[in-house]
Amino acid sequence: MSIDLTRRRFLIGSGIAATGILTGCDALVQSPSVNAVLEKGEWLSMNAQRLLLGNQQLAREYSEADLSPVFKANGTQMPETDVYKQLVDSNFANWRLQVGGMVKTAKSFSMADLKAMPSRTQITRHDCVEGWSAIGKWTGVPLGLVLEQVGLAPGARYAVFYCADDYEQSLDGSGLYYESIDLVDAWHPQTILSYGMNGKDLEIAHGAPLRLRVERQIGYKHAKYLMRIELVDSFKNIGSGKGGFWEDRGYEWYAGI
Ligand SMILES: Nc1nc2c(c(=O)[nH]1)N[C@H]1C(S)=C(S)[C@@H](COP(=O)(O)O)O[C@H]1N2
Ligand SMILES: [Mo]
Repeated sequence: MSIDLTRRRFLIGSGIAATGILTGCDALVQSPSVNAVLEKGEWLSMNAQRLLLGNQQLAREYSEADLSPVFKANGTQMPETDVYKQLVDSNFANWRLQVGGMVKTAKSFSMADLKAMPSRTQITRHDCVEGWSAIGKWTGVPLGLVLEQVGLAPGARYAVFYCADDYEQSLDGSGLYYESIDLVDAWHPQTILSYGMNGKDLEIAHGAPLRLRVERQIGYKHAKYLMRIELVDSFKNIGSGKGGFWEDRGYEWYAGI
């Protein structure tokens, strides 16, 4: 049963337990950002997981022996934007990660800056909504350490990740890939900005030079080709307002596994 607790279908199917959880957290229900999530019908799965399991529940980690011999690349595998092509031509020497928005001091980080910070390596299973999974080893800097360097301004609630790839020209005409997570996931110990995969520099197909790993959520949350992180109090004016490229196309914002 403890494994089933992490499963959406258990939580959805468990009306009595869910009611008990809901009455236990009126303060959360009154928060505007939580209301926005609640309206989308996802509040239960997100907060029930957190209340039942605690905020710092780790995704399962595996051993070297479990590594998948082939880790499929999915979505964009070579961004076609001019900005990205120029970065590839210079071997990412001019790449910088911009971190701004609702922060105390906006900063930009070179790859050397990020690699000089403490790193974390984790072997985890990536689950894509399309139905495939793969186990890989990821190395990077914990996102929380980067956010501590810029400092959060009061009211910041989400980190939004902007990518270099124009995955699809649709909706508002811009297919730029982006994603967002809340601050609980941002400071989760397994949430890292990853520059290494399976002991080597991250390959272009997997998001070079830097991608997000947010291990308790499904594949499309793991934004590749990171260019900029923005701290915001709401994502309703970004893209089509749903918090991510795939969310704008109908997928869930909190995509727990
Ligand atoms: N920038 C960007 N990030 C992205 C995607 C993408 O197309 N563009 N695809 C997502 C999806 S659906 C998955 S499953 C994973 C795939 O990561 P991989 O190519 O390393 O397997 O990246 C996610 N992050
Ligand atoms: Mo995916």
